[in-house]
Amino acid sequence: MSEPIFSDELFASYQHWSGIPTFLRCPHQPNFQDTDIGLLGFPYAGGNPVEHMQYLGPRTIRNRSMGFARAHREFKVDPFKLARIRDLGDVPQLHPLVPDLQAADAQAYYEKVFKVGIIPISIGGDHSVTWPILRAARNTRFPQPLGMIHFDSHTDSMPAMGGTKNHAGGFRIGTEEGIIDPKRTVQIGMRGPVALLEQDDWSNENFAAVITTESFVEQGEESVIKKVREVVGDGPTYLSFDLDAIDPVDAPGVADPEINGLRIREIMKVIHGFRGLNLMGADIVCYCPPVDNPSQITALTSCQLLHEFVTLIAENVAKKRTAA
Ligand SMILES: [Mn+2]
Repeated sequence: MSEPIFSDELFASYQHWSGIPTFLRCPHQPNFQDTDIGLLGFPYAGGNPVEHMQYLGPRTIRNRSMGFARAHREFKVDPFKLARIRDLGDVPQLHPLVPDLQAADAQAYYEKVFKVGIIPISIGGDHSVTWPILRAARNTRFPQPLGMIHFDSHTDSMPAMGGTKNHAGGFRIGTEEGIIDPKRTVQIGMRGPVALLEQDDWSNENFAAVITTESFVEQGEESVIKKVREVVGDGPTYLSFDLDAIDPVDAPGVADPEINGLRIREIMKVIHGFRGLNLMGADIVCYCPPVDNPSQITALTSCQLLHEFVTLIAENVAKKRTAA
């Protein structure tokens, strides 16, 4: 008898509505063994003074992402066969009411992640989650300032404010702390009214490139890809994605929505142009489930981005393994 085309095992793999939810239906691996790419929930939103419901992001994305345990259509690869991808669980929240203590706890946790060589992809939480991750990277495997690809409708380059250095003004703080290299940093998607014009001035003066939504649309995807690759080069680079970079049509459920944004189709084209970039980690932040629409379109958009980032990094892991 010939092999069935649609096996029981394959059939079971499509039952994404069944079982305990994990990111992309990956095995839960809280002790970090046998892992190349670690998916982490970072359910913390104390860095944003108003929209605290972002802490629900990881739980919702775990649910929705169960159906994304599939191959990458355009790249024609199955990331889950290229690398050991695991759900490491959630970042412990020992001091959720004290942002600086919480950041120190998270940093200690991520130091363990980096020390064993895992590449983390984190699901926030608000944008303050990025900095404990990157401080941990610097203290362990990446002592040199990192390249940064930052998608956002805001530059997040305000000075430290509100009594903490962990507010989402992090891209300025990250530069001042020497964690990211401003000459290897590109920001993409800025638009809308701005609290302080000086904030954008700081970005324009310090970062290699700030590609506003207007400039993105004017120059087109190919030109944006070229610019990003020029700026970050071959060195280790982090990808930080604030979902409010996307137009609210495709991502309404964010903490600080801004209209007239990039559509997910435009952003996906650019992300497909990041193949082979030396990504040492990534995050997806600012998803706020209670303000998503009933079909959870923002969760689905987040899951698609997660699948893209996982695939980009899994290809690098497989290439490295072959070269070794
Ligand atoms: Mn933002």
